[in-house]
Amino acid sequence: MGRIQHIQRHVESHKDKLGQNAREQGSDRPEPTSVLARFYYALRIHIHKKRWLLRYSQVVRGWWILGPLRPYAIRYHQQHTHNQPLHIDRHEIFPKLDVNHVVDALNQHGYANGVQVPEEYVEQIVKYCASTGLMKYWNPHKECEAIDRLARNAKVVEIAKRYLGAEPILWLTQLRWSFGDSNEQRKVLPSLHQEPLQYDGDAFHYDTLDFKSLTIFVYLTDVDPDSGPHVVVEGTQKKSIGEIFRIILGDADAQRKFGNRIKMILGRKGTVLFEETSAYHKAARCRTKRLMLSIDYVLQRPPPPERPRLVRA
Ligand SMILES: O=C(O)CCC(=O)C(=O)O
Repeated sequence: MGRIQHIQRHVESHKDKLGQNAREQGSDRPEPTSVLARFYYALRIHIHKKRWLLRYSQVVRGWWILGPLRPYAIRYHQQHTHNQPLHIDRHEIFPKLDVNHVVDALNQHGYANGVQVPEEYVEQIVKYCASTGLMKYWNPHKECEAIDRLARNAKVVEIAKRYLGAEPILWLTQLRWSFGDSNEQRKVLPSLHQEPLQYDGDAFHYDTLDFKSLTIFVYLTDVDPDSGPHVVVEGTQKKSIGEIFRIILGDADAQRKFGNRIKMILGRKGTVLFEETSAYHKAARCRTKRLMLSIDYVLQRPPPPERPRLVRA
């Protein structure tokens, strides 16, 4: 029996499991209409539109999350936060994935790559995108079985657990198209709840998901230098105070400061990248479109309130 059929045969039973998963880790919060969710996203959009306010709040958060208190906060949460274990999927998706190697590379370099998601999983996710037709998806693992399985894969969760030093919280999954051609972008641009970009163009930046976090990026289209590859600056996951104030870093500055530590990740569809996104990173400018999945795990931060579904214009 082909693996696609094998996956399809499990869809029905999996729907029950998805319901069970949704009840884990606080993701059983009310659907989008809650007052808290509306307030949260309205505030986000307001802050994102006022660039000075966005940058100011990013620096304050950067200082709090990545500043001198970070090692103490990590240790505190590793010892005192008791997250509920994720519901694990034990299918062998990554036979070649070496957990120790990835954890060591994350600690040392802030990223690790070199494994592939099997083709049938890529096909199932791309099919899900084709059937829904959006540009951006928020928590697609709640609807797409292949994404849910990746996010709960035993080896992946083990990496997250070992890297974070605690049971990981599955914080957010996202699927995103990037386009070189704005006409093409307009065809699938969601009209509702659109936020202005957090970062300008293709500048390097760092994120502050949590005191310690792990993001898994998966390319779902082949990525060459023209299709907006992900670029990460090796070993920048720990920040000096000066770097915390430099949320945005232009190419020339990054080149001057980090030189050959700037790594462009190229690869066929299915390529996986593990990254601590407190390291400087960016999506390079693209000329051809790219579809990418991201899965975020965090140490202690509660998942954001559920967001209204993005719809087509
Ligand atoms: O799309 C990419 O390659 C970069 C994504 C990114 O910058 C982010 O998730 O903060």
